[in-house]
Amino acid sequence: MGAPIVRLRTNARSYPIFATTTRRDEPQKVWGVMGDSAISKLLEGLPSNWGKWGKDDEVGGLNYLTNEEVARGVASIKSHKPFALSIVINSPKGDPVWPGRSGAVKLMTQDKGSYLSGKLQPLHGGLEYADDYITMFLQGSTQFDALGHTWYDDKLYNGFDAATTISGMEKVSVLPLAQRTASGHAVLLDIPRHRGKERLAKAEQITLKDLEACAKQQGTKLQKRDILLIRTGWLSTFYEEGAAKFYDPPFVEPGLVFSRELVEWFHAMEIPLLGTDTIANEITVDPNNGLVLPLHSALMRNLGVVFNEILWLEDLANECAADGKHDFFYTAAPLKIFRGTGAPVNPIAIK
Ligand code: UVW
Repeated sequence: MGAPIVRLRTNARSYPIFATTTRRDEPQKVWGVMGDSAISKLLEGLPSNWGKWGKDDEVGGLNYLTNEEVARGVASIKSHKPFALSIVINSPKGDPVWPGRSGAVKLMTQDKGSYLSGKLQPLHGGLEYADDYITMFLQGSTQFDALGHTWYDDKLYNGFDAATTISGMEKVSVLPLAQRTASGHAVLLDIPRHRGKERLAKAEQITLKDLEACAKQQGTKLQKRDILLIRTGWLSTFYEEGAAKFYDPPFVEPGLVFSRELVEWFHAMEIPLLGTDTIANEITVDPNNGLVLPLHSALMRNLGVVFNEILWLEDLANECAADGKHDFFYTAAPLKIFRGTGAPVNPIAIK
């Protein structure tokens, strides 16, 4: 009998998301999905930052990014070369999104054709203009997740009630993150280069030991309060090999795998923000217990680590490999969306 296929239920449709997972291409058995309380059992005894910055705190790890941290980031700038870290929205190749979401739809409301057809007249003086609008998932591009974007046991980050998400997030929405902004000293860990390959495969795992080994090989010193960017190369599958290959069921992104040591490390290192070039910043299904996205709970919901997902890291990674310097200044602020679950962002890294 083959490995089980678990279906992800979302938006009234279901998607097969995994059958097997691999550690560096080696097939492993996947356990079945556990009950609803499985996540709290898994995370029992692990650290939490609830209350650390007061009962009203809605920005979590961004509290670590003090003015001193901004200065430390700025001090790491050497070549002054900037990199824009977002993907293109409404790309002709499509938008890579979590199964169940759809890509942006952008429509022109007026353009030169409107004037040629006589539908519009130039403004007094001769000015003409084009306009358009876009509809998209706020989670459907390079984005910050609001700290309340995911939850379990009916509680959001810092103990806010999950019922406050109903009809728009009253608490821990993306707005406080957008108002606070995120700037500091960042490091890139380039896992595929460390493994001598172009990109990670579907379901390929990254552990804390892998992060440490990669940093060592790169000559990168990981410091407290570093913004952590991890490259998998996975998004390039979408652009170079196409959507069919990217979503080829079961959908299992490669990425970080939950372990107690990993969560304790994030806590002790006071990591304010985790960014990756995957849709969900972690392996889709934990190969050790079958849970879906447990790090969203352990890191985002419990520690307040801000998630910056769907980053474009290829150009930055090439530059880091070329000059051997994997740290830089990172600065970002998502759009100020009232009650948003997340918001698009185009972070900038300056080397
Ligand atoms: C989900 O919330 C399911 O995914 P993401 O954090 O990638 O938006």
